[in-house]
Amino acid sequence: MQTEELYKAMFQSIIDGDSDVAASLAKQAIDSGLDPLEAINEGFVPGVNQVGEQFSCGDMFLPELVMAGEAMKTAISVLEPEMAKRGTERKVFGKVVLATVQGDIHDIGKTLVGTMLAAYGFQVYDLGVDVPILKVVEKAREVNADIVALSALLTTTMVRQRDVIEALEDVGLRARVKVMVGGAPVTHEWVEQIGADGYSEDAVGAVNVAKKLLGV
Ligand code: B1M
Repeated sequence: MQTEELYKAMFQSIIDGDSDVAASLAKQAIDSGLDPLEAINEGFVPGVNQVGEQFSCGDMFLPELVMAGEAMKTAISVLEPEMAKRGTERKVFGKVVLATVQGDIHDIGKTLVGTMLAAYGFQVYDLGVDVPILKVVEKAREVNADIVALSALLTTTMVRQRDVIEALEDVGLRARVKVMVGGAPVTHEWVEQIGADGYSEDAVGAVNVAKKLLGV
């Protein structure tokens, strides 16, 4: 299959919520020597964006959203080891505690960010999704984190990013831990408003922001 055709099929596999097809296309991408991150961004992400749009205007319903999410996760799980392999810089730049904030179960973007950070030399402690504020703070203290990285996909859960920053302040950790935020609803204005140190729109940008924050 030509690359463009493959990307179209990837797009369709997410719209169809077909995990088996998505996995097989992801394998084909690896076999063809395609950049795994490019396959995600050019093939699968447009599909999940389309599903999101159709969901918001009532043309698709929750079960379809769930199936699209599962297909996306399956594809990424196939591509992830290849992405990790391609991270060429092996030096450890710093420790990152990563989480999707409390009340939010979206993990695809967060996991992608974690994979890229790990691939490019950060030690990543991925706490998962719906992570309570104090659990993030405790982990940051326990591992002596350089960065706390918080993902939020819902306008209703973005406020938890601010809550974590306040909790870090309360326990006296804020001065030595940088806070990086991201997720579809996050804007530069929001970052300024909550006093976060960095923000990126995507996973590759997240690596650059993390490096910049630590001056490496
Ligand atoms: Co949800 N959902 N969802 N959903 N979902 C959105 C976010 C939504 C925009 C869809 C829509 O209506 N158009 C909408 C939010 C509306 C809003 O708040 N304004 C929405 C809703 C409403 C909901 C529910 C409330 C639906 C319901 O139950 N009625 C519910 C919420 C549950 C909860 O969290 N409590 C819900 C549930 C779900 C599923 C479980 C079904 C599933 C998630 C599956 C999973 O993650 N395992 C799901 C999905 C798949 C989506 C959409 C379609 C896709 C999200 C995604 O994975 N994108 C999404 C619409 C959309 O975003 N187009 C939608 C692909 C991923 C690679 O991108 O996550 O943006 P993203 O991550 C990017 C960047 O944002 C950035 O880098 C990543 C890689 O490039 N980034 C960071 C992310 N985190 C970062 C952190 C950083 C830096 C960069 O530094 C720390």
